[in-house]
Parts: sequence; structure tokens; C-alpha cells
Amino acid sequence: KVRLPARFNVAVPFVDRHIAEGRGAKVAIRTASETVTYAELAERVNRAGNALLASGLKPGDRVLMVVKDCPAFFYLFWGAIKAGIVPAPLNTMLRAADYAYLFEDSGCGLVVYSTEFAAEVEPALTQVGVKASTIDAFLAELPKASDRLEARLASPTADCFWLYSSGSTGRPKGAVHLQRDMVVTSECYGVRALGVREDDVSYSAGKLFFAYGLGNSMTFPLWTGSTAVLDDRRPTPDSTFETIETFKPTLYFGAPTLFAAQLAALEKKPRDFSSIRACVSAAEALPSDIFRRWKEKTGTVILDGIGSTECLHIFIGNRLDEYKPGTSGKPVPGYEVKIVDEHGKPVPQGESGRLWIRSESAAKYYWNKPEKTAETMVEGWLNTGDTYRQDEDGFFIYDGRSDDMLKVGGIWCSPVEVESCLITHPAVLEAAVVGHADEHSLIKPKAFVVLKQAGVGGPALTEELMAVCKKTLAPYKYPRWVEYVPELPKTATGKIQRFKLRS
Ligand code: 3SK
Repeated sequence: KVRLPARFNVAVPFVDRHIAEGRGAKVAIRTASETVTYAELAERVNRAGNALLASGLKPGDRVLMVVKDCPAFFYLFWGAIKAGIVPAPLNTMLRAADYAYLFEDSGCGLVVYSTEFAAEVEPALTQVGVKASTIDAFLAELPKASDRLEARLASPTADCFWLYSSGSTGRPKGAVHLQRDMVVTSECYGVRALGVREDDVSYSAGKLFFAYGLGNSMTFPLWTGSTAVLDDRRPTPDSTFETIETFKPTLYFGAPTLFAAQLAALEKKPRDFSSIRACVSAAEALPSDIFRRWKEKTGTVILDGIGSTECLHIFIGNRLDEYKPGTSGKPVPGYEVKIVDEHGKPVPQGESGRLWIRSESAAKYYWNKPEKTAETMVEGWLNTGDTYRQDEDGFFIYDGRSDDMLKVGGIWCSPVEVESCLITHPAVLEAAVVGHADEHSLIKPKAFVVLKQAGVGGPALTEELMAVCKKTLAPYKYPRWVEYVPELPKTATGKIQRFKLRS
């Protein structure tokens, strides 16, 4: 249990505390173009909170953020929280139709976005008619705003911020997180499991808008008074190696798809990893072969873990003092875990079942989705939707999803969304999408397609189908393989049996 005062504001221990503790001159954030000290951060957070209030937002209102990894993300996020406004960072890789849905669903009072995402955000703003500002225009307001802001106090279980989590129908759900949640993840996983310390420098390839990146690049460094390195570029082997060699982080947070691509690049050119004391992987299960090759090439271990947007960060993880390749590790201190059958009864050790988690960092509910909330959050327990088993040493082994959702490069992908896009092509009658392992044992979408006119399927049509998905959907969601089939397996009520296609 993490102890908190009956009334507090979480911006105080994460931001203001460092001034009182004499850490004002220490670098909190480093990027290719600037460094921000803890004193500068605290001042800009105050100005940002005041600027939000001056824009007409009231405590409890939502500000949606489509913001790249940059210091202004911190100012906006913490400024909102300190003023009692609820920030909701959004995936920056979405399309205009996705943003329109989110702007509408959240009933937000303001959208703040980086100009890099204007091509998708601005059409959605026009469609929904919500107030908006670019992050540059917002930053330009800060000098006019006061640098003093009284923190708005609340209970540790008061609504604080949202993160949208993908749904199996393709519609994201706003997971409502509480004031205490970031304290719990930072203390339980960041400090107690991973051992983040004040002298660490953290670099996460996973961006701030994911729960994973939010912890790695923001809450863990701020909680421990250490330093975060931010890079707004798309993480590629070259960009990540360059960042590691330039900023010399001690902790590097990646995901299996990226580790695999980095390993392929390391075959051609060795790189300097001497600053790194540990790597962390999450978002999809890390194959043991990648763990082994990475250790061989870089001399560092990758600590695999599993977390969720709803739990805010990793709840089962490997640790430097206790790890087993090919597993997700053991429960993080402070998290209760159970593996149950379809009736909710715990399964014997070694048998697969559904993974449920109980924790103090869990979202309280999904915004506007009482049925989804009731289905997923039961008596304090959260249904992760993952199938797991525990080995003889107590390590947890991932056995796949309990539903049809897939994770591609660590990001949720709804098969229904990809199928809906495929059937917009005039040649397609029906489609079903499932996860399929690539040459590195990493899951990517594969489409099974029934054509209106049998026999016309071939490489040219496959190219067209991939192109339509790349154009319409977030780019990582396009099917990497298309198989033409005469019909899809279905239940008596007409539901596609994707599990049959998976096998
Ligand atoms: O997908 C994961 O494993 C994860 C880890 C940490 C935070 C959030 C997520 C979704």
C-alpha cells in the first residue's frame, strides 16, 4: 500500500516537491534542442495551469492532448492537473475520423495539438466544432500567465486524468485514472521493481501518450528526481541508437518489434550501449531469442513485463535480481494477480486461464461506458483480457489474448476496424483479421479475404488492399499478409470464428 494524505494534488509530489528538496537546478528533461531544470518545470507548470484557467476551462473539464514527446507535454499535463483540469493524452498516430470520435466522446473543453499532427486533427476539429490551440500558440501564452498557482486539493481517489484504451469494436474507451494512480505505479513498479534512482537517465522509445511511455519518460523520472530524455522522432534503429549514444541513458525502454529491428541493424554496425544498466520491454511478449541475442550483442538484459492502460503501467515484470527469459516475470509488489477459468475459479498452477489484476493504480471506470466498466472492472478486480499460466517457479507465461484483439508493435489493433476498412474495397465481400507471427515471432495482422468474384485475388489486389488500409487506418494496422479464401468460418449466429483462422 502506498500512503497518501486525505487531500492532496499529485502535481505537488511529482513537480513542486523538488524545489523544496533543493533539486531546482537539476535537469529534469533533456531533448536535442533544450534542457529543462526542475525549477523551470515547476514555473512553467504553474503558468500552464493558469493559462488553461484563463482560456475558460474549469476544474473537471477535459483538455485533450495530441502532443509529441516534448517538454510542453509536461507543462500542459501537470498544469492541468494542478488546476484541477483533467488532461487526456491521445495517440498521435490516429486518423481524422478517430480524433473526431474522441473529441465528441470526451466532451472536452479544449484540444491542444502539435502542428505535426494538424493534417489529421484539424479536419476533426472542423467536424466536431471544439475549441483548440496548437501547442506553440499555447506556449506563447505562458509568459502572460502568472508563475504562481495554488494546487487544487482532492482526494487520492478523485478523477485526475484519462488515457484512451482500444476496444474490440475499434472504439476506444476513456479509462479514468485517479490522483493516486501515478504515485502507485512510480513507487511499486518504478522504484520497488525496477529500482529507478535519482541518478538515472531514462529514455523510452514508447511515446508519452501511451501509459508505458508516460511512466517511463515522465512519472518515474519525476517521482525519483531523475532525468528524462525525450525524442519526438519515430523510433527507428538509427534514431534510437543516436539518442542512446548522445544522451547516454542508464535505462532504456523499448518493445519487442523495435528490439528485433535494432538487432538486425546491430548485425551491420556495432553501437555503444555502455551507459545502459537495464532495458525494459512491454506491450507484447518478448521472445526469449530476442532476449538472448540482445544480451549477446549489447551486454544488457531486457526486463520484460506486461501492463495495461487500465492499470497504468507494468503489473507483472521481470527484475534485475529475478528474471526468466520467455516469461513476463512475477507480480509487481502491491499488485494482486489471479488466473481463473471461465467461471472465475482459480486454475491449478501450470494451467492457462484468464488473468485478473487488483491494484491501487487501476482506472476507476470507463467514461460513458457503464456496460464495459461493469464487464471489465468487477469488485476491484480488472479483467486484462489476456490468457496466462504460471510456471513451476512462479513466473507468468503469456498464452495470448482471451478475445480477438491483437497488439501490433505493442499497440492495440482491433480486427474489426481493419476488416471494416478492407470491405470498402469494391472487390471484397468479407474479411477477417487475426494475429500472425512474423519471422521474429512477433504478431502482425493477417487478413483472410472472400472476394465478390472468385479467382481475381493475387499480388496486385493484395497491394491495393494493403494500400487502402495504410491510407485509412493508423499505418501500423495494415495487414502484412492477405490470404484469399472461399468462405470464413462462422458460428450458427453468423459470428466470425477468428480463433479457427488463427490456428
Ligand atoms: O502493454 C503493456 O504491456 C503496457 C505496459 C505498461 C503500460 C501500459 C501498457 C499497455
